Amino acid sequence: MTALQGQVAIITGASRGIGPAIAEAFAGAGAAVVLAARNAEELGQVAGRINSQGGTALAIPTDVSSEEQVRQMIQTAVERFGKLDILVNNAGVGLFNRLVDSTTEQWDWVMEITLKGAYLCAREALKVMVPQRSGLIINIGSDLSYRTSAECGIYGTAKYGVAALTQVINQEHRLDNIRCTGIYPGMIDTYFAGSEMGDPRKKDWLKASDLANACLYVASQPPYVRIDEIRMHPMIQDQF
Ligand code: NJP
Repeated sequence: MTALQGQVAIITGASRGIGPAIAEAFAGAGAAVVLAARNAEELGQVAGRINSQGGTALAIPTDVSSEEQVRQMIQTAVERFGKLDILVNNAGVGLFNRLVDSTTEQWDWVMEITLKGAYLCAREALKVMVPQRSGLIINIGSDLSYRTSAECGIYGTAKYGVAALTQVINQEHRLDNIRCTGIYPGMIDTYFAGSEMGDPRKKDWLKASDLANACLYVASQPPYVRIDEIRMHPMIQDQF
């Protein structure tokens, strides 16, 4: 029996970057995975890959900043699989500039997806998990969830919020047998902030598979064990 046999997991931001790696790791460990992101074509390719390898994946195109779409996505997932064991709040966007040079549109864009999106998905997942009396929520934060950095003001503020959500979920739902884990990584080779995944200049950064391994470790713990947080960085990173 594999670690996540019979479990149902939703992974947001599953169209590219870290999300597909988490989905593939969970599917490989036996979970049925629900893939949520906006790009239907990329989501379909990830789902196709998992299903053709004998896994179970359902792609549900979703904008996590839309309350209605998040509600619909969780409802569809539960109708299809009958329950929800794991939510990975992975969708997120960011940009690098000084606050003085930033715009209200940039603030809204980052907050709506990175912080409000995590809140909406967690809240709607909790509505399923609380009556179930079980569940695990993994929030992909950042090292900027616990330290600030110049030119990362908007993104860092959103990620501090993600860390706060993580702690509050544990405070409010420990007695419902619901666990919440924050994963706070440093630099990862993905498409983040308009970069190219696989760029040789990022060869020594964390890989999507490193984050997938961390998520699988958290999700594989017995139900009485909660991993509160994981901090992880590539050895080349000098600020952490
Ligand atoms: O970034 P990228 P990552 N609704 O750009 C999705 C954190 N992190 O994999 O909607 C739903 O390759 C987008 O899908 P689509 C970071 O903050 C990263 O690195 O189709 N989904 C895509 O699947 C984030 O929380 C680094 O465009 C939406 C995914 O998000 C997480 O890692 C360092 C969406 C982004 O893929 C994954 O990001 C760190 C929406 N409205 C934390 N908008 C790093 N890479 O260095 C976007 O500390 N997505």
